[in-house]
Amino acid sequence: MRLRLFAVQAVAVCSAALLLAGASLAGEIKGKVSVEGLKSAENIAVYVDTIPDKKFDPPAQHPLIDQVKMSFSPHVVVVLQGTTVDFLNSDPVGHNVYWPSISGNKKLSHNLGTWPKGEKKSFQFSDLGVASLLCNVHPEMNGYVVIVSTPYFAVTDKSGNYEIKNVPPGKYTLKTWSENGKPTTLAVEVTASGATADLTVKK
Ligand SMILES: [Cu+2]
Repeated sequence: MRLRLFAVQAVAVCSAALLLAGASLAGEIKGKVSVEGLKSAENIAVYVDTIPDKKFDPPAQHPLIDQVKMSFSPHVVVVLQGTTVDFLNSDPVGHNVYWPSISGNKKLSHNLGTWPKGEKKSFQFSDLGVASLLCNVHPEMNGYVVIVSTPYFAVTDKSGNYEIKNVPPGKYTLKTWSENGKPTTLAVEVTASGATADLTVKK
């Protein structure tokens, strides 16, 4: 009798602990982006828009954009506002990095200069928006830095799939940005088990 009571208590304590753990567990937002009128569903930024009264510290680790085989790699990089990005040149020719504006604001244009293979330069992106990266030595090169206000973002793979990890439960606005498509917005509710959100990006 005593043993059984102990067992019941133990189960109750364990259940309570699991419930508590569940409440603080972060979920995933995942899904698939379909496109209408665009060649590919790859390289579409999917991110949680500004959360009222929430500020996030930029990561200590710098994302890297490589200039390799005459292209910016990755082609699209999403960062939290305030993040410092490292730009590396891996090609045996000199490459330049500049952006003529951030989301059309020419006051935020910047030229990092031109540098040889193996060298890196860094820049801290403090303004929200999209920087269109260009190289003034090779006009065919381009890439993008998408600066957002939360650390909850992803970029779609070749099939349009994406996965945003470690999102606390709550109601959010999910947005997309793509090179040639219109931005899209979707309300999502994340529970402890996450959320699935499929989106369509139109030209
Ligand atoms: Cu170049």
